[in-house]
Amino acid sequence: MSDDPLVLVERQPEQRTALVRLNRPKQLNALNGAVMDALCDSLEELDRDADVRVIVVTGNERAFAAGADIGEMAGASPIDMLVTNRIGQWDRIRKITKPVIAAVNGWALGGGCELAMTLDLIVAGEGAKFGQPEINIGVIPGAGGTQRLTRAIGKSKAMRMVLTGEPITAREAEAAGLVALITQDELVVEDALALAAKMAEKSPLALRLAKEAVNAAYEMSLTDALAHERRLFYLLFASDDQKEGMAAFLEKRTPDFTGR
Ligand code: CO8
Repeated sequence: MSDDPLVLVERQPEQRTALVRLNRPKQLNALNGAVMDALCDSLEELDRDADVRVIVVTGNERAFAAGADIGEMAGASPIDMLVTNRIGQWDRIRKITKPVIAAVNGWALGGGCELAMTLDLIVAGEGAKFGQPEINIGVIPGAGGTQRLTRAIGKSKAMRMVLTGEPITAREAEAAGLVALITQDELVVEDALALAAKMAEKSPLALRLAKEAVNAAYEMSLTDALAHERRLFYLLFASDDQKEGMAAFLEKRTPDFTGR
């Protein structure tokens, strides 16, 4: 077994961004328990770090991640699955308050596609492929694939992917609304970091509440979500960043946001 870290973290202090790279290349970044532990730990650490405002998660040129580790779960009983409750851990990713961009090259399959969808938005290389192939191995998506994919691309396309197990291309994923931005394969990380840097210029408080408000669209009725959005909007008027942002606009200068 290799001693290489399963997740590599690189900070870009000037841009106030960080890059988290899944690092299990021989297994196409198959998401075993140890990789998920390392990923969740890294994301939580970066979420606590005031010098980081936006995070990018990537894999390598062959795969973002080819799914949950099939070898690890092949022999499991329902009770093993229940007791280890590996999918419960995915809630740690949902609770990250900073924007997290998925920079996807190659395969994003099964849990890999679900991981990309659990993050906030997807930047994909032209050669990326997204799929939920669990049906091929006698199961179904278990970490949000039937739900997030359906919300992202609609029932009919989600049914096609989930019931056939066949992947879609980055272009199809972009046209369907799953992917926010397509770029050349070799520029995926660079372009995702540039997007992250652009976001990192904004108020960290506004970023956090904007993320929370958009996510509420998935979880609340329209009436409740609109009320929630309005409360978050009003709350920002308690921040220095709102005073600074509006003053800077009126004084025709660049705002200096502190996150307070
Ligand atoms: N699990 C374990 N090992 C894997 C996985 C995987 N998901 N994917 C690839 N690997 C391994 C291969 O076994 C192979 O290892 P070795 O060299 O030791 O034989 C190595 O990675 C390279 O793979 P291939 O030789 O197969 O490479 P190819 O380029 O020929 O094919 C594919 C690439 C098409 C991506 C192919 O590897 C494949 O189909 N992989 C499986 C994809 C899949 O079925 N994913 C879904 C898994 S189930 C799932 O994700 C459920 C999620 C539930 C929630 C998460 C709970 C934690």
